[in-house]
Amino acid sequence: MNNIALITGATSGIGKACAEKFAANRYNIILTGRRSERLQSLKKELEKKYQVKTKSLCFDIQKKDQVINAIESLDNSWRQINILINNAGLALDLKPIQEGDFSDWDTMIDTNLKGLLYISKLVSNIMITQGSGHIINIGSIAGRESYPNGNVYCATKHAVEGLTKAMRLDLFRQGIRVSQIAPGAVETEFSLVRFKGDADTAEKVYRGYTPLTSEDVAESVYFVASQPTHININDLLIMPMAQANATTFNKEPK
Ligand code: NDP
Ligand code: 8X3
Repeated sequence: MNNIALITGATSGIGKACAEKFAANRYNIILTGRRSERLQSLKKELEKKYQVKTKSLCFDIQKKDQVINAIESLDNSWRQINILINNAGLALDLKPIQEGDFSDWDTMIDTNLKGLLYISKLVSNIMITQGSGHIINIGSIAGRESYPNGNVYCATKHAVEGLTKAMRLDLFRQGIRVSQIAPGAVETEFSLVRFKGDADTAEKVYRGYTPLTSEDVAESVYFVASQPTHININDLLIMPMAQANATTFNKEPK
């Protein structure tokens, strides 16, 4: 099978929009995430709408054994992964370091950093065997700047930035491109997750200005992925026009 993209965190937001964008461009898609009903319905939707093949792998990226089992479960036709989009991730809460919750810290580090590492090791070995591939890491403006109370989330995204550079050094001679796309504010389920289901607080994050959409980011991911093979877009920072840096917004008066 040609043109296979594996997308982590495809059940929502940026990952889901990437699945749609790549399927629309004739990619066969491996969809991953923990919410199996969403994976199943997206699988059906993409197959019907775009006549591509899809495979869903339901696992928690924090759990090394689950990641290994999921990748090992792929048969030869699905193992030939061309593009890995390392998107699964989350922030939990906004609190000063001295009030931080150990369990929230573990979840963010285990998902955004260790999960990305687990799957990257496994898939990069497949890509090395093929002699080609492209790994696209979803970083964040939070990986460029730290903002008040963002401590551990910002640290994980700084780590994604560092790892992107390091992975490129390790893999470029083997024909594997490594890129980072770092968005500013994107309206997804991100803030609902960060504020643990508090929809009013989550909704306020995107009020008074036009944030990026998941589709905006997916366009950039596809642009990076569709360059000729002698080009690697190392890094792309994409912001809403109304957001000048991590904390400075041009919001309409209330
Ligand atoms: P969403 O909450 O909408 O999507 C997050 C995705 O990550 C879901 O599909 C979720 O799937 C998956 N995920 C989370 N934890 C796990 C886990 N343990 N195992 C497997 N999958 C997991 O948020 P976004 O689309 O906004 O976030 C996607 C990425 O973009 C994240 O890395 C985020 O840090 C980054 N980002 C987001 C920005 C924003 O403003 N929204 C800006 C910059 C970067 P499920 O719950 O089904 O497991
Ligand atoms: C998500 C964007 O600014 O909330 O990475 O950290 S921000």
